[in-house]
Amino acid sequence: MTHCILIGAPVDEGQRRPGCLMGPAAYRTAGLAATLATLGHTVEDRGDVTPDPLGDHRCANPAVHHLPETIAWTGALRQATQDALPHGMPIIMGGDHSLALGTVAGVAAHAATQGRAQFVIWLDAHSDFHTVATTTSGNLHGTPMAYANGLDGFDPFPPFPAPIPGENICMFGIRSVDPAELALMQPTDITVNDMRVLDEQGIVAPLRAFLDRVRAADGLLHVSLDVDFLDPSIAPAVGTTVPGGATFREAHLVMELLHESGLVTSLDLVELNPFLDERGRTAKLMVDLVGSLMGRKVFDRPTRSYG
Ligand code: EXY
Ligand code: MN
Ligand code: MN
Ligand code: MN
Repeated sequence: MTHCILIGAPVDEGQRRPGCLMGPAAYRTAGLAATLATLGHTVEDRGDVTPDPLGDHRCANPAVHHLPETIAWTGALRQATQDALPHGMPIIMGGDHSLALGTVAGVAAHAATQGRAQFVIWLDAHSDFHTVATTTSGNLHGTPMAYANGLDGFDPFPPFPAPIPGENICMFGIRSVDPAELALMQPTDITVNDMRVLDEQGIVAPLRAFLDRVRAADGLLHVSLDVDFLDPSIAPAVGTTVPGGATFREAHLVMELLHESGLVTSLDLVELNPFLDERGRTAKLMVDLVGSLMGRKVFDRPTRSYG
């Protein structure tokens, strides 16, 4: 049994397609709390986070938009996530992926206070490895992973509290990386399981390999689930669809394996844009995936070994 702490993060400023701010309401409407309670967990909904007061922040890259707003969200979400962790498992209901600038900072700060290593699984079509300096779209939802890895180029942001080394980061589902992101990622030890890897090896072996490393390090594990990790045919409610994503079963299998590992300590649900949804199907799928992550299974069978 886990104490699940729901945190609403109605962040819309990290991209240009309005609607992600309705995400927290959609998760509540789709029954996230009831799904968790049915699985035997206790649930506390802390409501929606309010961003910090706006500062007068600027940067040299003219493409960047909503910089003060994003820094304001980053501060508030870092605090909300860090505050929740001693009490249970924060589940951050986004909101676009720029919210992870704050949530990953919060989990990393918490891990540092515990003397534990922080690990991150990034389930996404995109690597989100731009810096404020390199982004050409100016959409800061494309930057949180580089911030968490401690890269330069985030000057207007507070320094990342305890940068997460590349060997503690694993990406799954990647199929859209900009040239500048590739150049920044190349020298790192980040594990990039792009769709080619998943096509060839499946989900199980690469995921187990990473989870074994988390376990060996007695690490804390943050999962950041971007709706566009999923194939657009099953999850249309996202502004950045990329064909060739995870199937329904691949996605559930990831969640089931994560559950079996017992290692997950925090979760982001990001990029849901309910304005683009079809009768709530994407919101409901995301809630179902959280159900699998938190222990829902069809048959109660002994833990399988896949070797
Ligand atoms: N790499 C592109 C950009 O920087 O604009 C697309 C980023 C999409 C990010 C979404 C949230 O995953
Ligand atoms: Mn706006
Ligand atoms: Mn993303
Ligand atoms: Mn994405």
